[in-house]
Amino acid sequence: MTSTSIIDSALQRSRRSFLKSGLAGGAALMAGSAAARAAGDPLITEIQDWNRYPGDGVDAAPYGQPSQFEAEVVRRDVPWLTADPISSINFTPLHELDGIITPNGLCFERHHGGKAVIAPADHRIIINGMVDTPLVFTMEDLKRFPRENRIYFLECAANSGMEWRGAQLNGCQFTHGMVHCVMYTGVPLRYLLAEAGVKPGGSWLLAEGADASAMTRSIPMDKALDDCLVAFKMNGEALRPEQGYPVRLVVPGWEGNMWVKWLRRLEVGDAPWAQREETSKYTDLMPDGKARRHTFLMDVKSVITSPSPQAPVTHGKGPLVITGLAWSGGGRISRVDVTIDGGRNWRTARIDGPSLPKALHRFYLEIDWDGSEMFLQSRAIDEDGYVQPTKDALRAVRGVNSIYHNNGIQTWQVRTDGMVENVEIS
Ligand SMILES: Nc1nc2c(c(=O)[nH]1)N[C@H]1C(S)=C(S)[C@@H](COP(=O)(O)O)O[C@H]1N2
Ligand SMILES: [Mo]
Repeated sequence: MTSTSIIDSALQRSRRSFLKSGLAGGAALMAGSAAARAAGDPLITEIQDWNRYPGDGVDAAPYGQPSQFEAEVVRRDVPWLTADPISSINFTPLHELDGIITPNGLCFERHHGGKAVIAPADHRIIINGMVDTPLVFTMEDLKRFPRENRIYFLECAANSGMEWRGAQLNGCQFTHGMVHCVMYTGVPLRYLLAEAGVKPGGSWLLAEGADASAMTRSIPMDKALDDCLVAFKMNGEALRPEQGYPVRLVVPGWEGNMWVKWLRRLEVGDAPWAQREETSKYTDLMPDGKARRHTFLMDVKSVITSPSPQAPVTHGKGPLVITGLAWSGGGRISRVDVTIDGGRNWRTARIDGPSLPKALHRFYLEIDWDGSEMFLQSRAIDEDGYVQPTKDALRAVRGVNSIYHNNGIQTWQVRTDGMVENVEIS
């Protein structure tokens, strides 16, 4: 048998078993090249240095770092996007990650006045305004309230904002990397509000940061009492300074801007405040010249993270794993469809890992790539039945004056040589 026919028959076998068991026989698919290697690959037949000499001891890295071979897996920024790195963004390397949890050191950063450095002993949170008793909490006070652990995505409303008028940035890190998903440990905001006692008519909350931008946003009281957390841990350890150490607000499913970092003040009021970040910024300019305000919810969205421009197909035709992320501020993702031919035919992808409300979902579609050009797209549907729109459908309603809330379907062109590009098809 030639190696191609070995692969072909392996593919047929595995397709049959895939249908029967619902599992891909991943190992069998690669039988051809894997069998060739068994005939004499020096990396398996010869002892290597790392197999011969002992390595570093347990005292070498009191706080562990990723492997030296993962040095490319970093946040990146786009210098021309903003005038200054102090009020700017960097992006999560989504194309390198798997599962649903973003490692702490790779969560994108968005600061309006740089990263504040605050000693926890010097940090205070005040609750004032329409409350029975204004209160000032220390971090120690905060940790005496009952706490909860929840996994949520945070997406900046400006994620994909550079793509409104057409395909621009070449990589899902840049087009979709203003999202991360971690497990927060924190105190439900309603416990703190109950301690202070919200006065009748207290229907809005102002959250203010202790950083140089004093980030301030109005939040409806219903949301504050529902699922918001005052969080001090992410993925089990203290918040990273970039993410608001020692404490940030978690506003599940709503735009990242409201998740005030370095949280220092909560004021109860009876109307929204019309701060800068809810008037001149984070509003959506419609084609008729009017701006939509208070567009808090992050709508259903997805993206294929691999293959993608920074993660081309390097192994040629045959078995190919297509994977990506889907999320909705409205709740769980119920289905993700994937097309390889630009939307003519759709297949249901396999969601794997936890399916949690307002959290990232990981999906996979395993295909047998014939080596021809592909136009990859993913389309997510959430539990309320909302379907991720095409970019054209989005523009038909919103025009092209918007920056924020672009949840349109992304297209990647995979060329025959495996290189991938950000494109749009109509
Ligand atoms: N205090 C403060 N909170 C802030 C910001 C800020 O600049 N200062 N940026 C906001 C914006 S616009 C976003 S998208 C998120 C980003 O959170 P991250 O840096 O943890 O990714 O934080 C929000 N909270
Ligand atoms: Mo943001």
